[in-house]
Amino acid sequence: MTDPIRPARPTVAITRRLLPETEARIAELYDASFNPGDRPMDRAALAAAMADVDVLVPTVTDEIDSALIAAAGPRLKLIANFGNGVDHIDLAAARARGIIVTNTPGVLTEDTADMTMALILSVPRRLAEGEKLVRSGQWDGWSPTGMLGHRIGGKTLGIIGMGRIGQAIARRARGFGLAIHYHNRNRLPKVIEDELGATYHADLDVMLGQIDIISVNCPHTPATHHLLDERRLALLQRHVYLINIARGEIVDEAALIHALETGRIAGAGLDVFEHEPAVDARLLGLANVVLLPHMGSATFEGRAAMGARVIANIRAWWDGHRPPDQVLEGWA
Ligand code: 8YV
Repeated sequence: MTDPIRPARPTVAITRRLLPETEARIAELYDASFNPGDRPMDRAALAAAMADVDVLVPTVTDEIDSALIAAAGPRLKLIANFGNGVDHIDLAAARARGIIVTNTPGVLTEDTADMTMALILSVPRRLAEGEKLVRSGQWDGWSPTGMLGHRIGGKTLGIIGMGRIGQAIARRARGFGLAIHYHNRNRLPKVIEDELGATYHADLDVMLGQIDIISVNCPHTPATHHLLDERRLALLQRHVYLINIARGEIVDEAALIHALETGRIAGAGLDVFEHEPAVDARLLGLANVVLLPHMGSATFEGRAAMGARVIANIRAWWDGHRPPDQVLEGWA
């Protein structure tokens, strides 16, 4: 029997512009409000959006803190995040209010691993510098010592965070002749370690002293905030390249800039920044860094799949089932 009080469809607020096919399907299924201008919402706009809906669909650009959650309308019962990382949502506050949080895992793994691999190649081989040289019109031809970088084959890659994305990077990196070392909260099953040829380090500090390239791939949580701080960056060898495609806040950006400026490490490839979208001016002036605008998972295919996961999560929840991508304790 239909509940006479319950509306036929949930009310859903989407904070940013999504792909047209995703928005069309959401509009078909739910009473939805969109953000056609696509400007990130400020607090007042977020509070207004959260006041009178059943479901909020935020992205990484929305800071859903405890105050916003406390002030949300009583109908808000699901935050169906469009994205994998949920460090912009206060999970404890949501849990306390009985609000379920979901994300979109799995569907951006391969794209993010591809982009990490692109940075692993670009920084040591000076791809961005070479491109700039040609565009500047200053390139005066080939020379035996021109644009020399460093070979990645035969080097050791240290992966921090060996979840789906870390493992997808390890698979690719092996194909380029890199040896794989990793640090993770939990050691992987032996069968996966064997498949990836991966060496586990329970102690991150020990791994840092043994690698040539480091890739940051863990979630940003209170436990991983500034995991790579000044002390740990000092454990790296001078020829190390650091790649971060996870979250800027995992690396102490000021300490990283100091390490780059003083030659403590050789270079960095950054897709994420500690104070996004602000990028520290000192990074812009460094030749040995490749800087990307948080585009690790930015493919049409990936965004469509993320939209489909958001829709599936809302659908399952509205039908009274546990959403497939409910974020469980352990993130925070
Ligand atoms: C997404 C990301 O594009 O999913 C994540 O955690 O960092 C990005 O790749 C973004 O978060 C979308 O909200």
